[in-house]
Amino acid sequence: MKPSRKIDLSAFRPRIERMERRRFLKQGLSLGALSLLSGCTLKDEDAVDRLLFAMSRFNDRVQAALFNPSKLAPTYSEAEVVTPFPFNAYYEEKEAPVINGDDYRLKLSGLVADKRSWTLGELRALPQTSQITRLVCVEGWSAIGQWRGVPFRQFLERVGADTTARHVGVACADKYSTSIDMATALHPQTLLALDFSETKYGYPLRLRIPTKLGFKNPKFIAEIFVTNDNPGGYWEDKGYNWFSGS
Ligand SMILES: Nc1nc2c(c(=O)[nH]1)N[C@H]1C(S)=C(S)[C@@H](COP(=O)(O)O)O[C@H]1N2
Ligand SMILES: [Mo]
Repeated sequence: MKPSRKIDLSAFRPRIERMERRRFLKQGLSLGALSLLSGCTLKDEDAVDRLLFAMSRFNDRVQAALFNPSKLAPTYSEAEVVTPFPFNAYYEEKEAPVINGDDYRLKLSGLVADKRSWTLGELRALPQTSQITRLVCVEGWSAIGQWRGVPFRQFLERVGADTTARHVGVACADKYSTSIDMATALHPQTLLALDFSETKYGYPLRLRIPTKLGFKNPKFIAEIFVTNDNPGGYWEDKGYNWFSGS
């Protein structure tokens, strides 16, 4: 019997959702259109996986190319700040790490000239700015908050990071990790945040990136590294769109 060419969409739905189904639909690309484009009959799940993964990587490149390094995310007034700010992590709130600021050291590695680690006091001695922006989580909520810290571009320049490298990776104390493109790392609103309302929001150090989705805003940062390889990350490795920004 001839194998059926009809695609049972429901079987692929969880996978499509993981790969940001909405993005495909927004761009008017249905699975049917994908199969025409690719010449793939999409009858085995592996082929679909490989195709969606390739599409996602393609989207990353297109999105990175479209990223406008000077376009600012909206900012808000102090009156609009949400308290208490919603907490989110891959675990329950009560499991959030508690880090002793006194012996905290930020580690640096990869394509960085000065790999010396940083104490909180040293980080606080750098010029600080503050921002009131909206954090948007893929899980369907967003909230306006305030963060204060060192503009990440200034920090990267200060430590002699190779800003022609492609990626900045971040490893966290709770085993979370993520990575961003260099254009976003150098964006004027990307902030190495030292001040936020409570420790569970990432004490002592997090990256606040208002041009990226919440999951690309690492909390409890232990180490920052600069690299030309794409380091992926906790959610990125589970299929979330790597660029995930605007
Ligand atoms: N270290 C670490 N950072 C993390 C996460 C995490 O689980 N661990 N979750 C991410 C997700 S999915 C979101 S939406 C935001 C939530 O930040 P908030 O707790 O300040 O709201 O943190 C991001 N950074
Ligand atoms: Mo999130």
